[in-house]
Amino acid sequence: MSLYLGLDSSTQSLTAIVLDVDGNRTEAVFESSLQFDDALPQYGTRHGVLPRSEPSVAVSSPPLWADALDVMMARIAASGLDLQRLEAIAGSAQQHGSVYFNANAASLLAQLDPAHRPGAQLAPALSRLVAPIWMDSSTSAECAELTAALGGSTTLAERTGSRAFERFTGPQIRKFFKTDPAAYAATARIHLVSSFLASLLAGHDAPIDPGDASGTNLMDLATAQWWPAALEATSPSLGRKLPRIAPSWTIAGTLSRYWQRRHRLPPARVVSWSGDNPCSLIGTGLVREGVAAISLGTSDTIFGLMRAPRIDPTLTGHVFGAPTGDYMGLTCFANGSLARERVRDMFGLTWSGFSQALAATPPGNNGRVLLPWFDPEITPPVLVAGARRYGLAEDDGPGHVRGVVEGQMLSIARHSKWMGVEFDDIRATGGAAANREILQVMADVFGAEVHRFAVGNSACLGAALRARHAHAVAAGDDVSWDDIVRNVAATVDPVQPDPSRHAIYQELMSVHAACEAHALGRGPARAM
Ligand code: XUL
Repeated sequence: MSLYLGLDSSTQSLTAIVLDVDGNRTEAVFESSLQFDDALPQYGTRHGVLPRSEPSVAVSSPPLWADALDVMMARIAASGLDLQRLEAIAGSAQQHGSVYFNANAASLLAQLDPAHRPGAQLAPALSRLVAPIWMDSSTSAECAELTAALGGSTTLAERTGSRAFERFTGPQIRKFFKTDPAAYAATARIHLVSSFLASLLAGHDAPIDPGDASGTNLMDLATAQWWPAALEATSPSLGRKLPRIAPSWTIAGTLSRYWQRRHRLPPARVVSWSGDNPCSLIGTGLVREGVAAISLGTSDTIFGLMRAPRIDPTLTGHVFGAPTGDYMGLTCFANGSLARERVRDMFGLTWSGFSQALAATPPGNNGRVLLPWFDPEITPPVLVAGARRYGLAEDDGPGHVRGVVEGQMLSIARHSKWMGVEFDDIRATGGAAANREILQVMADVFGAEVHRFAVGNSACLGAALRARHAHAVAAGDDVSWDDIVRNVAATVDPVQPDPSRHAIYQELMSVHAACEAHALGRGPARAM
């Protein structure tokens, strides 16, 4: 009956999903994706990033994101769907990136010419032509300054959910202010990627939701409002330059005349956008405590909903606002797929050979432990790469296969305990979730049922579900998050934990912790 559009503007691509909701039935009736590099080659991005002058600097182009939205809206308009039924649009965006508007932006946004693409029209609204994105790691000095000004890393984490991180928006804004004070002074509005795209759809400033605002080091988690001391420590008059923070289900406006005329779209409600991680929380159905998603991608990530904002005492994890109004914990591990591939290649295995080796080795690996830090690791922080072996012979292929998977799963389990949540249900996503043997180790380590999650883009699905939720709230309907994610978050073919194997891993936790402490204390070991 009613259509809801979710958009996901990620680092490399833009995806759209349209849900058709009729009573209890929800069906995805449209899905499309475009790669920025391929669809808009004139911007010269590689994997969505503009050519780099320094390896630590990563910037992209707001006009590119705007034009990508235009390409996608044209596809949706040509889809044959009855778009008069489109009620609401919400979005998900890569977190932390920032867009700098000058004083012309407000009138330009309201008066875009529907005869032309938005990108070039927006360029005169920018006080900074490029947008720093989450891959930028060039703000260590600013992180140190903000940490010192705000009472240290623990205080910063307790107030904002994270210690200072280079990619977070506050340090990025401070660097811009320090390096280009004139352009900073000419900046009237600083948006996140999420609120920039929502503003573009609505034709005026959209608020930032707590999910994405918590990726700035500037939001007070307890009040879900900007933290005055952090704003002051970052740059002059920052409070006046940032949009307000408002709940994730806030209606920012209706689709502006620009989009209505350009693509003959209806005046659908434009809902606040959020970050991709908060949107994935909804898209994987994590609307209660006790369910976690583990994404096995280039990096491995675990996240789950928390009712209370508990902080990781080791300061490696993040607390973000959740689109439900709760909180979410997230911990990231750099050595994900590449570490698994490294072991596979070291012993000349195929993925099926990798699975066979896993099946042929005993749970617990006879006490042998591999800490697979082939690349510098985020959790725990390891700056000098090098895998560490305990009791594992260099030529023991099957032992390494089990070692890498157990090392990863034990690390994920140990370093997510700070969330204070016992997980009884895990949704596994990402490429390696296709491997049932890996999921068996996951189930046994956590003692939880593991569901392979069938949806490709959980952030985009989450955005579409958020559109539905916000529309219902605005219409005064009493709808629960459980209802919103029911059926959509249906999973297939769960992997059951084995109690005896779980007991082995419970014992191994302390062995793993001891190996890790030893490896960290002893400094860099021999690299493989
Ligand atoms: C989260 C983070 C990434 C980006 C990717 O802190 O930096 O997950 O959101 O889009």
